[in-house]
Amino acid sequence: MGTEQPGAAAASAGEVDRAAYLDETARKFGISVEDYLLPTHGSIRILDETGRLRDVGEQGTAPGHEYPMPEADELLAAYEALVVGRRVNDQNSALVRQGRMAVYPSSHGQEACQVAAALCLGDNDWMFPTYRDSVAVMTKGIDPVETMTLFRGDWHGGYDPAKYKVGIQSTPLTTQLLHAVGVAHAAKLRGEDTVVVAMCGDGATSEGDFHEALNFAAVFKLPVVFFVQNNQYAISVPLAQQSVAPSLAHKAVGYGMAGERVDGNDLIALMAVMRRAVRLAREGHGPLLVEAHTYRMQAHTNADDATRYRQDAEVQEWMAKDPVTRMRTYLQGEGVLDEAAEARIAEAAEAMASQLRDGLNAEVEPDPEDLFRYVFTEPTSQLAEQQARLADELARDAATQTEATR
Ligand SMILES: Cc1ncc(C[n+]2csc(CCOP(=O)(O)OP(=O)(O)O)c2C)c(N)n1
Repeated sequence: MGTEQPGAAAASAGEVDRAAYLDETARKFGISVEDYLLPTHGSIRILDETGRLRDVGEQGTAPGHEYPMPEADELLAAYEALVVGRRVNDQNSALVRQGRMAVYPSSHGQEACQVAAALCLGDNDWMFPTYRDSVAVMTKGIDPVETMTLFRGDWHGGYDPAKYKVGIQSTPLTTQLLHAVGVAHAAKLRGEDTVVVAMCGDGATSEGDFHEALNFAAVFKLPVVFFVQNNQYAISVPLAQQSVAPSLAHKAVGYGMAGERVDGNDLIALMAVMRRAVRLAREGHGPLLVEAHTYRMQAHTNADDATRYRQDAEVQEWMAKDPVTRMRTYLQGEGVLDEAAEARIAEAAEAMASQLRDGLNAEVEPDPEDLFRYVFTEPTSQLAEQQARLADELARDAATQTEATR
């Protein structure tokens, strides 16, 4: 006993704690640790591809993993967000073609994921989105034109993250996951009951920051739900060439957190799974990872040609699983969505599209020197030099133009 290293005692104490933590969580649900970490039934699906509600036995839910069905009024509100989200995607893609926006990574086909991510959050919760998650940001209630500011190429992100509790849409893959984990850590230290939803794509799960974020969140038991939208492609790289893990949800298990899979085109299943994950995280059982199976229906961005790396037959196959059609069929069948409601929702979608058109058609005159203004409190000598050079060029340009108009 006297020969034991001090470090060894500490490590084994830590191990006992970790096992006890997982055991306690699994016991709470009356299942084994393995079943808690990875429900064995695969991807959860509550609504089938024709919009029919599946029997509980068919849904893919496992004992101990109960997913309460949202109420009819919540589903109708979510359907409205889905229809508006689809309109936003198509309007923004058109605005790019008209030269009103520099770039738009469309989430056409992924709107159910976008809506569920936004609607599962409470007022004190945070969301950390990627470049593809504009619809989720708008569904959180952020002004659509402010949301698109980043994509028209302005110097700032458009909205105040602290005000809305929504991080700026991140272009560098997975940096936002580390920010998300940091916010969750701070909230936990302050004793707040904040939950953080941290979003990324399938390709992003290969990034080092993804693994660091998961490990840190698991070790510190942080209230984070990692939400991976597996849309099958990372630009031109299909999932099969990205990862040979049995699923992306399995990656969570390696860090000692539960990993769930859900049909990413089934809004009802997504709402049920995300709400449960957020509730568990709030109750101290986090972090968790949710992998949603969906499909990027359009090119990566307007700068990409998806026909160069994927077959049209595959796109058609996913067209048949469209989240909007499925939900519409279900709600109509339930008598929740009548013609009047459909007309009201279509009007709301058009109003959103026209707000985007008006906002993005307005000319903005960015000051090129803003590029340098907000980077450092004390600019580096190189930046100061570049700024002076730009100011000189702009002044000479203005002088030439004045000369030309004389
Ligand atoms: C750190 C970093 N590396 C590379 C890129 C270039 N890049 C932009 S999007 C992308 C693919 C990401 O795919 P995925 O995570 O599946 O998300 P999706 O675009 O499909 O939503 C890559 C490699 C980047 N933005 N950031």
